[in-house]
Amino acid sequence: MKLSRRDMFKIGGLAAVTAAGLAIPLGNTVSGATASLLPAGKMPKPFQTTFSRLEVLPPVKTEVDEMGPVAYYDITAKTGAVGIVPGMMTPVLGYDGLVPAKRIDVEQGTRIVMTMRNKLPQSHPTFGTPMPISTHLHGSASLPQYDGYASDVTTPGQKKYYQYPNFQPARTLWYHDHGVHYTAQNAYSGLASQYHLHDARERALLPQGEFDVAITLSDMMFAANGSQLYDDRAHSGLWGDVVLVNGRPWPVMKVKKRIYRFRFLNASLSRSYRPVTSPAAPMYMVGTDGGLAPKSQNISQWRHGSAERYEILIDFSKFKTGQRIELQNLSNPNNRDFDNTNKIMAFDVVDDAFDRNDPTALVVPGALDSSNDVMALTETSGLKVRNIRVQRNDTTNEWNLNGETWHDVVDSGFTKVLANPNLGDTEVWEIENKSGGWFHPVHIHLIDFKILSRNGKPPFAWELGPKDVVYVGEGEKVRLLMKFGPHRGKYMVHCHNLPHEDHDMMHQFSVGLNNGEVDVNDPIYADPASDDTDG
Ligand SMILES: [Cu+2]
Repeated sequence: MKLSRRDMFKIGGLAAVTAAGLAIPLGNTVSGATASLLPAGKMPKPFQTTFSRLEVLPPVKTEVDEMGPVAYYDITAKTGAVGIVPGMMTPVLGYDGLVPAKRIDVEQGTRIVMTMRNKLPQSHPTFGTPMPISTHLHGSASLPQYDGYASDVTTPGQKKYYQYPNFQPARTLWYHDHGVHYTAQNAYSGLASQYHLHDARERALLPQGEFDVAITLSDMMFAANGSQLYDDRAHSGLWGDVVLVNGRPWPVMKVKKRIYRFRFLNASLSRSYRPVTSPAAPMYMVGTDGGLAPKSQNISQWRHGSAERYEILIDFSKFKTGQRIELQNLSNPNNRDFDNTNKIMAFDVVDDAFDRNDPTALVVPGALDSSNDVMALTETSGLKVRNIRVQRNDTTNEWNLNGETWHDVVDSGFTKVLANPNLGDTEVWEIENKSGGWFHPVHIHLIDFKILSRNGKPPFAWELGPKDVVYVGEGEKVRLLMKFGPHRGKYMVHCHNLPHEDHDMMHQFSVGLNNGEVDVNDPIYADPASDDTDG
Protein backbone atom coordinates (compact mmCIF):
# COMPACT_ATOMS: atom_id res chain seq x y z
CA MET A 1 0.00 0.00 0.00
CA LYS A 2 1.27 3.44 -0.91
CA LEU A 3 -0.07 6.60 0.64
CA SER A 4 -0.70 9.42 -1.75
CA ARG A 5 0.44 12.97 -1.38
CA ARG A 6 -3.15 13.81 -0.57
CA ASP A 7 -3.45 11.45 2.41
CA MET A 8 -1.81 13.83 4.81
CA PHE A 9 -4.32 16.56 4.07
CA LYS A 10 -7.32 14.32 4.79
CA ILE A 11 -6.82 14.37 8.51
CA GLY A 12 -9.24 16.98 9.72
CA GLY A 13 -8.33 17.25 13.41
CA LEU A 14 -4.63 17.17 12.85
CA ALA A 15 -4.79 19.73 10.07
CA ALA A 16 -6.66 22.13 12.35
CA VAL A 17 -3.97 21.91 15.02
CA THR A 18 -1.24 22.38 12.45
CA ALA A 19 -2.97 25.38 10.95
CA ALA A 20 -3.06 27.01 14.38
CA GLY A 21 0.68 26.45 14.61
CA LEU A 22 1.22 28.41 11.38
CA ALA A 23 0.60 31.70 13.12
CA ILE A 24 3.79 31.32 15.12
CA PRO A 25 7.05 32.17 13.39
CA LEU A 26 9.25 29.21 12.59
CA GLY A 27 12.72 28.76 13.82
CA ASN A 28 12.63 30.90 16.94
CA THR A 29 13.30 29.64 20.43
CA VAL A 30 10.00 30.71 21.90
CA SER A 31 9.69 29.99 25.59
CA GLY A 32 6.41 29.59 27.38
CA ALA A 33 5.29 28.19 30.71
CA THR A 34 3.49 25.19 29.27
CA ALA A 35 2.23 23.72 26.01
CA SER A 36 -0.24 21.28 27.55
CA LEU A 37 -3.90 22.23 27.98
CA LEU A 38 -4.32 20.30 31.25
CA PRO A 39 -6.35 21.85 34.07
CA ALA A 40 -4.31 23.52 36.79
CA GLY A 41 -3.07 20.96 39.27
CA LYS A 42 -3.02 18.10 36.76
CA MET A 43 0.28 18.98 35.16
CA PRO A 44 2.99 16.43 36.07
CA LYS A 45 5.80 17.92 38.18
CA PRO A 46 9.51 17.07 38.31
CA PHE A 47 10.93 14.45 40.67
CA GLN A 48 7.57 13.06 41.88
CA THR A 49 7.87 9.63 40.21
CA THR A 50 10.21 6.69 40.74
CA PHE A 51 12.58 5.75 37.95
CA SER A 52 11.43 2.71 36.03
CA ARG A 53 13.72 0.36 34.13
CA LEU A 54 12.82 -0.93 30.70
CA GLU A 55 11.66 -4.51 31.09
CA VAL A 56 13.37 -7.13 28.93
CA LEU A 57 11.21 -8.99 26.44
CA PRO A 58 12.02 -12.73 26.43
CA PRO A 59 12.05 -14.60 23.12
CA VAL A 60 9.12 -16.96 22.50
CA LYS A 61 11.56 -19.62 21.30
CA THR A 62 15.30 -20.14 20.79
CA GLU A 63 17.01 -22.79 18.68
CA VAL A 64 20.19 -23.55 16.78
CA ASP A 65 19.78 -24.06 13.05
CA GLU A 66 22.33 -24.66 10.28
CA MET A 67 23.38 -20.98 10.46
CA GLY A 68 23.75 -20.85 14.26
CA PRO A 69 21.67 -19.70 17.22
CA VAL A 70 18.41 -17.91 16.50
CA ALA A 71 15.85 -16.32 18.84
CA TYR A 72 12.22 -15.77 17.87
CA TYR A 73 10.12 -12.83 18.99
CA ASP A 74 6.44 -12.20 18.44
CA ILE A 75 5.28 -8.63 18.93
CA THR A 76 1.88 -7.08 18.37
CA ALA A 77 1.43 -3.37 17.75
CA LYS A 78 -1.83 -2.40 19.45
CA THR A 79 -3.46 0.36 21.43
CA GLY A 80 -3.05 0.78 25.17
CA ALA A 81 -3.34 3.41 27.89
CA VAL A 82 -0.83 4.81 30.38
CA GLY A 83 -1.12 6.92 33.51
CA ILE A 84 1.36 9.77 33.03
CA VAL A 85 -0.97 12.57 34.09
CA PRO A 86 -2.15 12.05 37.69
CA GLY A 87 -5.69 10.66 37.70
CA MET A 88 -5.96 10.47 33.91
CA MET A 89 -5.29 7.77 31.33
CA THR A 90 -3.55 8.65 28.07
CA PRO A 91 -4.38 6.50 25.01
CA VAL A 92 -1.18 5.25 23.37
CA LEU A 93 0.12 2.83 20.75
CA GLY A 94 2.52 0.23 22.03
CA TYR A 95 4.44 -2.85 21.05
CA ASP A 96 2.25 -5.39 22.86
CA GLY A 97 0.24 -2.34 23.94
CA LEU A 98 2.96 -1.22 26.38
CA VAL A 99 4.50 2.23 26.79
CA PRO A 100 7.37 2.09 27.27
CA ALA A 101 7.67 -1.07 25.21
CA LYS A 102 9.96 -3.82 26.48
CA ARG A 103 13.55 -3.85 25.32
CA ILE A 104 15.26 -6.70 23.50
CA ASP A 105 18.65 -8.03 24.66
CA VAL A 106 20.71 -10.27 22.39
CA GLU A 107 24.24 -11.67 22.21
CA GLN A 108 26.39 -11.04 19.15
CA GLY A 109 26.04 -14.03 16.82
CA THR A 110 22.45 -14.86 17.74
CA ARG A 111 20.09 -14.00 14.88
CA ILE A 112 16.61 -12.75 15.61
CA VAL A 113 13.44 -13.49 13.68
CA MET A 114 10.72 -11.11 14.79
CA THR A 115 7.07 -11.38 13.85
CA MET A 116 5.49 -7.91 13.94
CA ARG A 117 1.70 -7.99 13.93
CA ASN A 118 -0.35 -4.88 13.26
CA LYS A 119 -3.50 -5.07 15.39
CA LEU A 120 -3.96 -1.33 15.46
CA PRO A 121 -7.28 0.18 14.42
CA GLN A 122 -7.60 1.69 10.95
CA SER A 123 -7.01 5.16 12.34
CA HIS A 124 -5.18 6.58 15.33
CA PRO A 125 -7.46 6.79 18.41
CA THR A 126 -6.41 10.38 19.15
CA PHE A 127 -5.11 11.91 15.91
CA GLY A 128 -7.21 10.07 13.32
CA THR A 129 -4.12 9.33 11.21
CA PRO A 130 -3.94 6.09 9.19
CA MET A 131 -2.12 3.18 10.82
CA PRO A 132 0.12 1.29 8.40
CA ILE A 133 3.41 0.59 10.19
CA SER A 134 6.95 -0.33 9.24
CA THR A 135 9.47 -1.41 11.87
CA HIS A 136 13.06 -0.20 11.73
CA LEU A 137 15.82 -1.64 13.89
CA HIS A 138 17.98 1.47 14.12
CA GLY A 139 21.69 0.60 14.27
CA SER A 140 21.41 -2.79 12.55
CA ALA A 141 22.89 -3.66 9.16
CA SER A 142 19.73 -5.53 8.17
CA LEU A 143 18.87 -6.55 4.61
CA PRO A 144 16.75 -3.90 2.82
CA GLN A 145 13.50 -5.88 3.11
CA TYR A 146 13.95 -6.06 6.90
CA ASP A 147 15.13 -2.49 7.44
CA GLY A 148 11.77 -0.82 7.98
CA TYR A 149 11.74 0.90 4.58
CA ALA A 150 9.07 3.56 4.98
CA SER A 151 6.93 2.41 2.07
CA ASP A 152 7.21 -1.30 3.00
CA VAL A 153 4.16 -1.10 5.22
CA THR A 154 2.24 -3.61 7.32
CA THR A 155 -1.40 -2.53 7.43
CA PRO A 156 -3.87 -3.31 10.25
CA GLY A 157 -4.65 -7.05 10.08
CA GLN A 158 -1.25 -7.90 8.55
CA LYS A 159 2.01 -9.25 9.95
CA LYS A 160 5.59 -9.19 8.75
CA TYR A 161 8.62 -11.32 9.62
CA TYR A 162 11.80 -9.36 10.24
CA GLN A 163 15.29 -10.87 10.33
CA TYR A 164 18.09 -9.24 12.30
CA PRO A 165 21.65 -10.53 11.79
CA ASN A 166 23.33 -9.25 15.03
CA PHE A 167 26.84 -9.84 13.69
CA GLN A 168 27.96 -6.27 14.43
CA PRO A 169 29.99 -5.12 17.45
CA ALA A 170 28.01 -4.53 20.67
CA ARG A 171 25.89 -1.40 20.61
CA THR A 172 22.70 0.28 21.76
CA LEU A 173 20.08 -0.02 19.05
CA TRP A 174 16.41 0.82 19.11
CA TYR A 175 13.41 -0.42 17.22
CA HIS A 176 10.73 2.03 16.24
CA ASP A 177 8.04 2.75 13.70
CA HIS A 178 9.09 4.10 10.30
CA GLY A 179 5.72 4.06 8.47
CA VAL A 180 5.58 6.50 5.58
CA HIS A 181 4.35 10.03 6.48
CA TYR A 182 3.09 9.04 9.98
CA THR A 183 6.28 7.95 11.72
CA ALA A 184 6.04 11.01 13.98
CA GLN A 185 2.53 10.25 15.29
CA ASN A 186 3.33 6.55 15.70
CA ALA A 187 6.64 7.01 17.52
CA TYR A 188 5.21 9.84 19.64
CA SER A 189 2.39 7.53 20.72
CA GLY A 190 4.79 4.84 21.88
CA LEU A 191 6.04 2.61 19.06
CA ALA A 192 9.70 2.65 20.14
CA SER A 193 12.04 0.81 22.52
CA GLN A 194 15.68 -0.10 23.05
CA TYR A 195 17.55 -3.17 21.77
CA HIS A 196 20.90 -4.05 23.30
CA LEU A 197 23.45 -6.07 21.36
CA HIS A 198 26.11 -7.50 23.69
CA ASP A 199 29.56 -8.93 23.00
CA ALA A 200 32.50 -10.20 25.09
CA ARG A 201 34.54 -7.01 24.82
CA GLU A 202 31.77 -4.77 26.09
CA ARG A 203 30.89 -7.27 28.85
CA ALA A 204 34.49 -7.20 30.11
CA LEU A 205 34.93 -3.42 30.00
CA LEU A 206 31.67 -1.79 31.01
CA PRO A 207 29.14 -2.10 33.85
CA GLN A 208 26.57 -4.86 33.41
CA GLY A 209 23.20 -5.92 34.79
CA GLU A 210 21.87 -3.60 37.50
CA PHE A 211 24.51 -1.00 36.59
CA ASP A 212 23.83 -1.01 32.82
CA VAL A 213 20.83 1.28 32.58
CA ALA A 214 18.69 2.10 29.54
CA ILE A 215 17.49 5.72 29.48
CA THR A 216 14.98 6.61 26.77
CA LEU A 217 14.22 10.33 26.66
CA SER A 218 11.04 11.67 25.12
CA ASP A 219 8.77 14.65 25.52
CA MET A 220 5.03 14.98 25.34
CA MET A 221 2.21 17.48 25.67
CA PHE A 222 -1.35 16.83 26.72
CA ALA A 223 -4.87 17.90 25.84
CA ALA A 224 -7.30 18.86 28.62
CA ASN A 225 -8.66 15.28 28.80
CA GLY A 226 -5.18 13.79 29.28
CA SER A 227 -4.81 12.53 25.71
CA GLN A 228 -1.70 13.37 23.73
CA LEU A 229 -1.58 16.71 22.00
CA TYR A 230 0.10 16.73 18.60
CA ASP A 231 1.21 20.08 17.20
CA ASP A 232 4.16 19.99 14.84
CA ARG A 233 3.97 23.72 14.09
CA ALA A 234 3.70 23.47 10.32
CA HIS A 235 6.09 20.51 10.36
CA SER A 236 8.86 22.43 12.11
CA GLY A 237 8.74 20.05 15.06
CA LEU A 238 6.95 18.98 18.21
CA TRP A 239 8.26 20.19 21.55
CA GLY A 240 6.37 18.86 24.55
CA ASP A 241 6.44 20.42 27.99
CA VAL A 242 6.69 17.10 29.88
CA VAL A 243 10.04 15.29 29.74
CA LEU A 244 9.70 11.53 30.08
CA VAL A 245 12.41 9.05 31.02
CA ASN A 246 11.38 5.50 30.15
CA GLY A 247 7.81 6.79 29.99
CA ARG A 248 7.74 8.53 33.37
CA PRO A 249 7.90 12.29 33.94
CA TRP A 250 11.19 13.52 35.50
CA PRO A 251 11.76 10.40 37.64
CA VAL A 252 14.11 9.93 40.59
CA MET A 253 16.52 6.99 40.59
CA LYS A 254 18.36 5.63 43.63
CA VAL A 255 22.05 5.04 42.89
CA LYS A 256 24.83 3.32 44.83
CA LYS A 257 28.25 4.91 45.37
CA ARG A 258 29.86 3.51 42.23
CA ILE A 259 30.02 3.95 38.46
CA TYR A 260 26.89 3.42 36.36
CA ARG A 261 26.61 3.00 32.62
CA PHE A 262 23.67 4.83 31.11
CA ARG A 263 22.54 4.13 27.56
CA PHE A 264 20.93 7.42 26.62
CA LEU A 265 18.59 7.32 23.64
CA ASN A 266 16.87 10.51 22.56
CA ALA A 267 13.50 9.25 21.27
CA SER A 268 11.96 12.73 21.25
CA LEU A 269 10.43 13.66 17.91
CA SER A 270 12.26 16.98 17.65
CA ARG A 271 13.75 18.10 20.95
CA SER A 272 17.51 18.04 21.37
CA TYR A 273 19.01 18.01 24.84
CA ARG A 274 22.23 19.16 26.45
CA PRO A 275 22.38 17.02 29.59
CA VAL A 276 24.51 18.16 32.52
CA THR A 277 24.70 16.99 36.15
CA SER A 278 24.18 19.36 39.08
CA PRO A 279 26.15 19.18 41.29
CA ALA A 280 28.67 18.06 38.69
CA ALA A 281 29.36 14.32 38.72
CA PRO A 282 32.30 12.86 36.75
CA MET A 283 31.00 11.75 33.32
CA TYR A 284 32.66 9.80 30.53
CA MET A 285 31.41 8.99 27.05
CA VAL A 286 32.27 5.36 26.30
CA GLY A 287 29.95 4.50 23.43
CA THR A 288 28.08 6.10 20.57
CA ASP A 289 25.46 4.94 18.05
CA GLY A 290 27.68 2.17 16.62
CA GLY A 291 29.06 0.89 19.91
CA LEU A 292 32.27 1.32 21.91
CA ALA A 293 34.41 4.37 21.26
CA PRO A 294 38.16 3.80 20.81
CA LYS A 295 38.71 5.44 24.20
CA SER A 296 36.62 7.03 26.92
CA GLN A 297 36.17 10.80 26.86
CA ASN A 298 35.73 12.89 30.00
CA ILE A 299 32.84 15.30 29.36
CA SER A 300 30.86 17.77 31.44
CA GLN A 301 27.81 17.92 29.11
CA TRP A 302 26.85 16.79 25.64
CA ARG A 303 24.52 17.78 22.80
CA HIS A 304 22.05 15.02 22.05
CA GLY A 305 19.80 15.09 18.98
CA SER A 306 16.90 12.77 18.15
CA ALA A 307 17.85 9.12 17.58
CA GLU A 308 21.44 9.53 18.72
CA ARG A 309 22.66 7.11 21.39
CA TYR A 310 25.36 7.97 23.88
CA GLU A 311 26.67 5.54 26.46
CA ILE A 312 27.80 7.60 29.42
CA LEU A 313 29.50 6.46 32.62
CA ILE A 314 28.54 8.56 35.64
CA ASP A 315 30.61 8.14 38.80
CA PHE A 316 28.62 8.51 42.04
CA SER A 317 31.40 7.13 44.25
CA LYS A 318 32.41 10.47 45.79
CA PHE A 319 28.94 11.60 46.83
CA LYS A 320 27.43 11.42 50.28
CA THR A 321 24.47 9.30 51.26
CA GLY A 322 21.26 11.23 50.71
CA GLN A 323 22.75 13.63 48.19
CA ARG A 324 20.61 14.41 45.14
CA ILE A 325 22.24 14.93 41.74
CA GLU A 326 19.94 16.40 39.12
CA LEU A 327 20.35 15.59 35.46
CA GLN A 328 19.45 18.92 33.92
CA ASN A 329 19.00 20.02 30.33
CA LEU A 330 20.84 23.14 29.17
CA SER A 331 18.95 22.89 25.85
CA ASN A 332 20.20 24.05 22.44
CA PRO A 333 19.14 26.74 19.97
CA ASN A 334 15.84 26.30 18.12
CA ASN A 335 14.17 24.12 20.70
CA ARG A 336 11.03 25.31 22.46
CA ASP A 337 11.67 25.39 26.18
CA PHE A 338 9.01 25.36 28.88
CA ASP A 339 8.94 25.69 32.68
CA ASN A 340 10.44 22.28 33.42
CA THR A 341 12.15 21.19 30.21
CA ASN A 342 15.45 22.26 31.80
CA LYS A 343 15.23 19.10 33.92
CA ILE A 344 15.45 15.44 32.93
CA MET A 345 15.68 13.26 36.05
CA ALA A 346 17.43 13.05 39.42
CA PHE A 347 19.71 10.57 41.16
CA ASP A 348 19.50 10.03 44.93
CA VAL A 349 22.67 8.52 46.39
CA VAL A 350 22.11 5.61 48.77
CA ASP A 351 24.54 3.67 50.94
CA ASP A 352 23.50 0.21 49.70
CA ALA A 353 26.23 -2.42 49.29
CA PHE A 354 27.70 -3.39 45.93
CA ASP A 355 30.46 -5.79 44.86
CA ARG A 356 33.72 -3.84 45.17
CA ASN A 357 35.52 -6.60 43.27
CA ASP A 358 33.52 -5.80 40.15
CA PRO A 359 36.28 -4.26 37.97
CA THR A 360 33.80 -1.80 36.47
CA ALA A 361 32.56 -0.48 39.84
CA LEU A 362 35.14 2.20 40.58
CA VAL A 363 37.46 2.40 37.57
CA VAL A 364 36.74 4.13 34.27
CA PRO A 365 38.48 2.29 31.43
CA GLY A 366 40.70 4.49 29.23
CA ALA A 367 41.27 2.51 26.06
CA LEU A 368 38.11 0.74 24.93
CA ASP A 369 39.61 -0.63 21.72
CA SER A 370 36.58 -0.24 19.50
CA SER A 371 36.09 -3.28 17.33
CA ASN A 372 34.08 -1.16 14.93
CA ASP A 373 36.22 -0.98 11.77
CA VAL A 374 34.84 2.42 10.77
CA MET A 375 36.98 4.13 13.42
CA ALA A 376 40.15 2.83 11.72
CA LEU A 377 39.16 4.34 8.35
CA THR A 378 41.15 7.35 7.20
CA GLU A 379 40.39 9.85 4.51
CA THR A 380 42.63 9.40 1.50
CA SER A 381 42.82 11.44 -1.70
CA GLY A 382 40.63 10.28 -4.52
CA LEU A 383 37.65 9.25 -2.39
CA LYS A 384 34.24 10.12 -3.77
CA VAL A 385 32.86 13.18 -1.98
CA ARG A 386 29.10 13.76 -1.98
CA ASN A 387 27.46 17.01 -0.95
CA ILE A 388 24.06 16.93 0.72
CA ARG A 389 22.21 20.10 1.61
CA VAL A 390 19.49 19.95 4.25
CA GLN A 391 16.93 22.63 3.57
CA ARG A 392 13.30 23.76 3.60
CA ASN A 393 10.95 24.80 0.81
CA ASP A 394 9.01 27.73 2.30
CA THR A 395 6.30 27.51 -0.37
CA THR A 396 5.31 23.92 0.38
CA ASN A 397 6.38 23.82 4.07
CA GLU A 398 8.30 20.70 3.10
CA TRP A 399 11.85 19.81 4.03
CA ASN A 400 14.22 18.23 1.54
CA LEU A 401 17.67 16.81 0.83
CA ASN A 402 19.30 18.50 -2.17
CA GLY A 403 15.85 19.72 -3.19
CA GLU A 404 14.37 16.21 -3.36
CA THR A 405 11.85 14.45 -1.11
CA TRP A 406 10.44 10.98 -0.45
CA HIS A 407 7.51 11.96 -2.73
CA ASP A 408 10.05 12.25 -5.53
CA VAL A 409 11.38 8.77 -4.66
CA VAL A 410 7.83 7.35 -4.65
CA ASP A 411 6.94 9.14 -7.90
CA SER A 412 10.04 7.62 -9.54
CA GLY A 413 8.81 4.10 -8.71
CA PHE A 414 11.48 3.97 -5.99
CA THR A 415 14.28 4.24 -8.57
CA LYS A 416 15.56 7.74 -7.70
CA VAL A 417 18.65 7.72 -5.45
CA LEU A 418 20.75 10.34 -3.71
CA ALA A 419 23.91 8.25 -4.04
CA ASN A 420 24.90 4.94 -5.62
CA PRO A 421 28.17 3.65 -4.15
CA ASN A 422 29.50 0.22 -5.08
CA LEU A 423 29.70 -2.50 -2.46
CA GLY A 424 32.85 -1.87 -0.39
CA ASP A 425 33.33 1.73 -1.52
CA THR A 426 34.56 4.27 1.01
CA GLU A 427 33.09 7.75 0.58
CA VAL A 428 33.02 11.15 2.24
CA TRP A 429 29.58 12.70 2.70
CA GLU A 430 29.45 16.40 3.42
CA ILE A 431 26.16 17.45 4.96
CA GLU A 432 25.53 21.16 5.06
CA ASN A 433 22.89 23.17 6.91
CA LYS A 434 23.10 26.74 5.70
CA SER A 435 20.20 27.82 7.87
CA GLY A 436 20.60 29.54 11.21
CA GLY A 437 17.03 28.73 12.09
CA TRP A 438 16.93 24.98 12.62
CA PHE A 439 19.01 21.88 13.22
CA HIS A 440 18.73 18.43 11.69
CA PRO A 441 19.82 15.07 13.14
CA VAL A 442 20.58 13.17 9.91
CA HIS A 443 20.45 9.36 9.94
CA ILE A 444 22.07 7.17 7.31
CA HIS A 445 20.78 3.60 7.30
CA LEU A 446 22.89 0.42 6.91
CA ILE A 447 26.34 1.82 7.70
CA ASP A 448 28.19 3.39 10.62
CA PHE A 449 30.25 6.48 9.93
CA LYS A 450 33.09 8.38 11.51
CA ILE A 451 32.68 12.14 11.86
CA LEU A 452 35.77 13.74 10.33
CA SER A 453 35.02 17.37 11.07
CA ARG A 454 32.40 19.99 11.76
CA ASN A 455 32.97 23.39 10.16
CA GLY A 456 36.60 22.39 9.62
CA LYS A 457 37.16 21.61 13.30
CA PRO A 458 37.42 18.21 15.03
CA PRO A 459 34.11 16.67 16.15
CA PHE A 460 33.02 17.13 19.77
CA ALA A 461 34.60 14.79 22.35
CA TRP A 462 31.32 12.89 22.80
CA GLU A 463 31.16 12.22 19.05
CA LEU A 464 34.52 10.37 18.90
CA GLY A 465 32.97 6.97 18.26
CA PRO A 466 31.08 5.15 15.50
CA LYS A 467 27.90 7.04 14.57
CA ASP A 468 24.79 6.58 12.44
CA VAL A 469 23.09 9.90 13.25
CA VAL A 470 24.87 13.24 13.04
CA TYR A 471 23.64 16.49 14.56
CA VAL A 472 23.81 19.05 11.76
CA GLY A 473 23.35 22.25 13.72
CA GLU A 474 22.64 25.78 12.57
CA GLY A 475 25.18 26.91 9.99
CA GLU A 476 27.08 23.64 10.30
CA LYS A 477 28.81 21.54 7.70
CA VAL A 478 29.84 18.06 8.80
CA ARG A 479 32.13 15.70 6.92
CA LEU A 480 31.51 11.97 7.40
CA LEU A 481 33.58 8.96 6.37
CA MET A 482 31.85 5.64 5.69
CA LYS A 483 32.29 2.32 3.94
CA PHE A 484 29.30 0.77 2.16
CA GLY A 485 28.37 -2.80 2.98
CA PRO A 486 27.95 -5.58 3.84
CA HIS A 487 24.68 -5.70 1.89
CA ARG A 488 23.71 -4.49 -1.55
CA GLY A 489 20.40 -2.74 -2.02
CA LYS A 490 18.41 0.40 -1.29
CA TYR A 491 18.45 2.16 2.08
CA MET A 492 16.97 5.37 3.42
CA VAL A 493 18.75 8.53 4.52
CA HIS A 494 16.68 11.12 6.35
CA CYS A 495 16.31 13.73 9.03
CA HIS A 496 15.36 12.22 12.41
CA ASN A 497 13.32 15.22 13.49
CA LEU A 498 10.29 13.06 12.67
CA PRO A 499 7.93 15.82 11.44
CA HIS A 500 10.78 16.76 9.07
CA GLU A 501 11.20 13.14 7.97
CA ASP A 502 7.47 12.76 7.33
CA HIS A 503 7.29 16.07 5.40
CA ASP A 504 9.40 15.00 3.54
CA MET A 505 13.07 15.06 4.30
CA MET A 506 13.87 11.51 3.30
CA HIS A 507 15.71 10.01 0.35
CA GLN A 508 17.52 6.77 -0.42
CA PHE A 509 20.83 5.50 -1.67
CA SER A 510 21.64 2.23 -3.40
CA VAL A 511 24.67 0.06 -2.71
CA GLY A 512 26.12 -2.08 -5.51
CA LEU A 513 23.03 -2.05 -7.72
CA ASN A 514 23.48 -1.73 -11.46
CA ASN A 515 21.06 0.24 -13.58
CA GLY A 516 18.00 -1.84 -14.43
CA GLU A 517 19.17 -4.82 -12.35
CA VAL A 518 16.45 -6.87 -10.61
CA ASP A 519 17.00 -6.28 -6.89
CA VAL A 520 16.57 -9.61 -5.11
CA ASN A 521 16.49 -7.70 -1.82
CA ASP A 522 13.96 -5.13 -2.97
CA PRO A 523 12.82 -3.38 0.23
CA ILE A 524 9.12 -3.54 -0.71
CA TYR A 525 8.72 -6.69 -2.81
CA ALA A 526 11.35 -9.16 -1.53
CA ASP A 527 9.48 -10.26 1.62
CA PRO A 528 6.28 -8.26 2.07
CA ALA A 529 3.72 -8.32 4.88
CA SER A 530 0.93 -10.89 4.70
CA ASP A 531 -2.49 -11.37 6.26
CA ASP A 532 -2.25 -12.21 9.95
CA THR A 533 -4.49 -15.24 10.36
CA ASP A 534 -2.65 -17.11 13.14
CA GLY A 535 -2.28 -14.31 15.67
CU1 LIG B 1 15.33 17.99 10.04
